[in-house]
Amino acid sequence: KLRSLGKKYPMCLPHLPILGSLIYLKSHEETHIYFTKLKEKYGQIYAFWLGSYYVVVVNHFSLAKEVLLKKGKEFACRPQMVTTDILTDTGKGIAFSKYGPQWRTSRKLVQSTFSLFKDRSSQNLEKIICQEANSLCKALANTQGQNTDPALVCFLASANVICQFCFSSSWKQDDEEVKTMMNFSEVITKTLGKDSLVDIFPWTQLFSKDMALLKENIMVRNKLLEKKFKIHKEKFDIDSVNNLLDMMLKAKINNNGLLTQESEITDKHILMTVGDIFGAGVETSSSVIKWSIAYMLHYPQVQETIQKEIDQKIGFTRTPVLSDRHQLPFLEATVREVLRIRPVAPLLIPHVARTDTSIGEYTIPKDTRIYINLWSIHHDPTEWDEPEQFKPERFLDKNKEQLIMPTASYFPFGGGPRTCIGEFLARAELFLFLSWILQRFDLEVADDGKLPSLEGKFAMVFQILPFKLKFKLRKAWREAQLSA
Ligand code: HEM
Ligand code: PLO
Repeated sequence: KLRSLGKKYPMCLPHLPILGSLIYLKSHEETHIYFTKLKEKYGQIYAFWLGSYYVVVVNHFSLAKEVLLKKGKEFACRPQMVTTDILTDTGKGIAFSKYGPQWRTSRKLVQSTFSLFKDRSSQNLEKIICQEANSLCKALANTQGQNTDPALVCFLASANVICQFCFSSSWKQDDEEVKTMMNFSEVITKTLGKDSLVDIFPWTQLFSKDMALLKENIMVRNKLLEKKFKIHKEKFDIDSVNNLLDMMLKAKINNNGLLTQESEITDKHILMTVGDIFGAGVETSSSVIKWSIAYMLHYPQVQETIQKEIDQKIGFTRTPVLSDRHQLPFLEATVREVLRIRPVAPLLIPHVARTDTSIGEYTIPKDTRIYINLWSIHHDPTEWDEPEQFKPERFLDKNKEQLIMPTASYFPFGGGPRTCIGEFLARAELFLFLSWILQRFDLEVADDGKLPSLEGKFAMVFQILPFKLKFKLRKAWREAQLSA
């Protein structure tokens, strides 16, 4: 327990022996929304006990910036949890791995792979995304304006971009493997997303049905990754490094003689790093595309404004490319607004203090878990005008031509040493997929007249519930195709 001689700690929720504050945290609301409400009673920063773990919740952007940026290194560790240990073979990979040489090496190798895809003109990310945008649009045209759930096509498009990045390969739409992936991904995200008792009281996993299901699905995922790994390993040529797997295999061969055991790269480490990039690459981008589509159904005038912008700046004789981004500020503003109002990671990924330190005037002991409440930061009424309203214009100047940042209370990708590694890729995908779709299609409400629910459900990423809509080929696009 905490010693308090002359020290100031954040206000703490009531807590009992063994259970900690557990019974005071029960709520039917989403955790990030409940944490935002608790702010009224406990302030911008408060604490509670999760069993024997001491947790501090940070609800204000200036304190959050201190954690992520100013003292980034001091807060750059991750908690060790039963569920993520199962996912990552005890903390291998990047996202759930503790601060240290393993994490640093994996992160660096992913970053080097990104530079690989920037430099090479034949296989750069833009070309890969445009190829997938093309397949995506073809699949949407095949729905012939009928009621369609966008989940599968969005999943496939994001999966193929990341599969090119990891293995230089891709899947066809009707491949059974894609459905298998969608299935295990759904179970894994749902189970990890439950604030599971197992992480507080590890012994309960002996009786937990969820844990059995989680293990089973992670096994299916690992089998699929191992299969890809094996096929690729046979083709591997150290003189021709083309993707993340090549990059990691090469590092394994070149470095392992020099490294200490602590930072050795094993096949397991490679597999878990690829697994993280794969999981992050698929779940995040496809989720944001679905949210964007849903918001455009709710706000048809936003859709119309983006389409006008596309028609004027790009027209119908060519498809959008990345360098069009500054020409389509309203689309960029819309993406920013979607990432504000429905952040992918409303509590980021938990951080852990590596030393005794402080946040603002408060003492933070080593090993404290920090939850950054991005939801509260993105919905703070003192920083945002009508935060519950969807208003892309808030990111534009008066003339609606220049992008602006109305407040610093916004960081959808986090920041500092643990910042998102895929931001560039994600932004490129969101811009290209959405601009390609809106150039060709009008998004229309399904026949039953039901708009998608905007409530959402937390499952590792903040997901939209399944919905349907109609993709209607635009008249202007059709006419342009005929006359071409
Ligand atoms: C971590 C957001 C897409 C890979 C994170 C974090 C956030 C985030 C908030 C946690 C930062 C923290 O804990 O402080 C997003 C959003 C995305 C997106 C909003 C899409 C719109 C991607 C993509 C990839 C990716 C496409 C992969 C290529 C990762 C990884 C981490 C991470 C590996 C863990 C970093 C670490 O712990 O060192 N992301 N992400 N993300 N993201 Fe993303
Ligand atoms: C998604 C399901 C996969 O089967 C495993 C996986 C790996 C990395 C995770 C990802 C899941 C969910 C989204 C995460 C990502 C790492 C970074 C990303 C948590 C669980 C975000 C948004 O922070």
